[in-house]
Amino acid sequence: MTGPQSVDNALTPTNDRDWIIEEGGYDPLREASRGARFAISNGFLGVRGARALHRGGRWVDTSRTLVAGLFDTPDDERAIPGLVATPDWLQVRISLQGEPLVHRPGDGESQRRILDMRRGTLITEDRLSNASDVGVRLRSLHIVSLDQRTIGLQLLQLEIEQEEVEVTLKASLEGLDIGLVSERVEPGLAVWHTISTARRLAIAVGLTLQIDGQDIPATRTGPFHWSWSWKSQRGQVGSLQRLVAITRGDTEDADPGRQALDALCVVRKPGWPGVMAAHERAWIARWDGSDVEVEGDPAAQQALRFALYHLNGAANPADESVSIAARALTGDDYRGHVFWDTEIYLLPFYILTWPEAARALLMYRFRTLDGAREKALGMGWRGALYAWESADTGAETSPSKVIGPDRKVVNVRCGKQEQHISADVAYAVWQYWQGTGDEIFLRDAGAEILLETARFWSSRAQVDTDGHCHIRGVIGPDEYHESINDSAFTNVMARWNILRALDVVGLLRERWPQTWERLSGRLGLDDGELKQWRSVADTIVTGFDPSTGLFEQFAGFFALEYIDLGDYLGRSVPMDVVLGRDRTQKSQVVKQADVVALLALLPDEFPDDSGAKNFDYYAERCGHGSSLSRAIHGIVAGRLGRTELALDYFKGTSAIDLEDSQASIDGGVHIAGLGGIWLMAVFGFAGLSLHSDHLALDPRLPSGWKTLAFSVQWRSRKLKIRLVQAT
Ligand code: IFM
Repeated sequence: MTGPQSVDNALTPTNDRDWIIEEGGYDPLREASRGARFAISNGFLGVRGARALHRGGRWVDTSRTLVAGLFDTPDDERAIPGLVATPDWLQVRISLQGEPLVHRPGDGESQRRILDMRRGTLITEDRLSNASDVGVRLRSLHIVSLDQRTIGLQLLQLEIEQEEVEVTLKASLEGLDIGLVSERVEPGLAVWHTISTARRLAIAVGLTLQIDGQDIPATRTGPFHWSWSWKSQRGQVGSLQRLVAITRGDTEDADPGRQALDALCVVRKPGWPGVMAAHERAWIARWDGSDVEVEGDPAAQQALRFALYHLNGAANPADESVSIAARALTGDDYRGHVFWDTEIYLLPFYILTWPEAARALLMYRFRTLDGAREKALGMGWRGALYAWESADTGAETSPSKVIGPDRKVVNVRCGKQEQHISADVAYAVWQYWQGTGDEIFLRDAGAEILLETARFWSSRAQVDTDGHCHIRGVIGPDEYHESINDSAFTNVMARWNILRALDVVGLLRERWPQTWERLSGRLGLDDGELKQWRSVADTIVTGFDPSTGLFEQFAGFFALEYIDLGDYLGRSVPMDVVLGRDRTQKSQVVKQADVVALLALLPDEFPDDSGAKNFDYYAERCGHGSSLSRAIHGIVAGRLGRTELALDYFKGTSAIDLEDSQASIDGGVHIAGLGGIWLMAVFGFAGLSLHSDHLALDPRLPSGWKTLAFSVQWRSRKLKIRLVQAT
């Protein structure tokens, strides 16, 4: 594939069902979830997969564009930073004989939306008519370039079915005044700034309309309004080509307007065919490095491609000031905030298929280290406590109250208590180091993260009269239980974090003594403190009982009420809604993988057959109240050789975004779940594991999978792995 030669080529989806997600018809109730599922993204721009045609009224969803890192704090009660709404650059209105054309719910099968995942392209095909049955066939294509991330392209092809019809086509930018302050507007260029964060946004637009290949001049009715009118002829084909450059400015002296104009000028020369060709080449390269192929299970193949499509579109190796939000750039839920989802569910994929992207994501944590230090200090501890919800500065952005699934106001303690995030970030740093051997990153950034997070845990854990260290008043991954003591997940991860930090001290001293001198001097780290770290690691309680082989999820968990989840099969709401918040907190019902997550991350902490025992014990108690839960169970089940059970978890996770099966996806895809799909295939079924000096495989394929093939990079070596089902 070398790029399209014609609009027709560009508008023709890849001829292979495995690469296509397609939905037909129009359902106002499903528009928002389609907006997320069919979103296109390149890690800088994300555009929801909504329809671009309107008649001027208000629609259920718009083709909203999200810009990574464009945070502002609205002037509302909660004052929590969020990604800003930006103008919609895709809007088009068409009138036939003076009558506006719109999609009508009853138009049914005449509307198709196709996500061509291989080419990172959204294609729509519609046949619409006005009240007098004057019809038009419309085909459109949207991309945000994976080659030049500031560039977006819209192609719209229209064929009027009748002759001598008065056609008017209007193209515009909509929503110019929805929360940003206008700084500069001139034909085809606008610059805005945010209200409280001093960021700027610029959009430069260039459009052409051709009828049967001839350029038609536009009438301008405003800086962002273009209009064309003509009389149709039979067989005539019109095509609108819109290129935009969207840029973000983060500093006073940055001139995003200039950057947008320059970027647009560069792509105008090769025009849309050049933009499309470069975009397709960039996607081919990503697929080459990350594709997972399954023979024998088309549904699994589609789920994997869908996951990889969104994962490859979510990251931007060129921007170290942003990370991936819980809904990536596909929707507004969680306001673009970053959680542990990135480090635990996404980083393994990037480390092993796209280390440049992994590095940029970890650099975001390095750049927000000061925010983490301030949070720790503000709560009376030392070192770095990362924000549970993080935006641009690293300050804590979790809300303190939300509306719960039962529509009641709930106090949210995660921002203060869900502290395992610091160990999760440290874990990802270490995985990156193991997978890439990137010494410069470790020396100049990763080491400081490991040391400051270890310092946090060492100040956080308190020695008690029993001579052991305890961490009290936290929330583990299972968010149904708050203010708990000695969460096994938290304490074991904290201990691991401290031990890896001590390893890194040894490494720095040995290989880069000057760096160690400088860093330890700057951090005020001496041997006395390192000794205290070791003592915390040696004495921290873990909740492991050698006599049963079980970890107690937190102190007192075993004494809580047991609830047989088998009695609640078929429920359509989470268990905390079924039981009520109070009873849930007093029960052993677990929201999401917790001890099982520990088993997935640190299997060596589970001696002998205790891994299987803990899995059985906790899987029975898990209500999967989070989209993150099943994937972790799937990895562990896969590793334990419970392959068909693992496949159930795989299917359950796949259905979340492809079938709207669990949580609503209106506010964006569940990118952690999508990362989990890759993890289940590669870490679960293929049994891949990372070690200090090698990679290992321990494959167990589901019986229906004839082969499983995937690519990974390990320490600059590119490997293609193909596993064949034993016969
Ligand atoms: O990070 C998760 C958390 O574990 C469960 N609630 C949703 C968050 C964002 O995905």
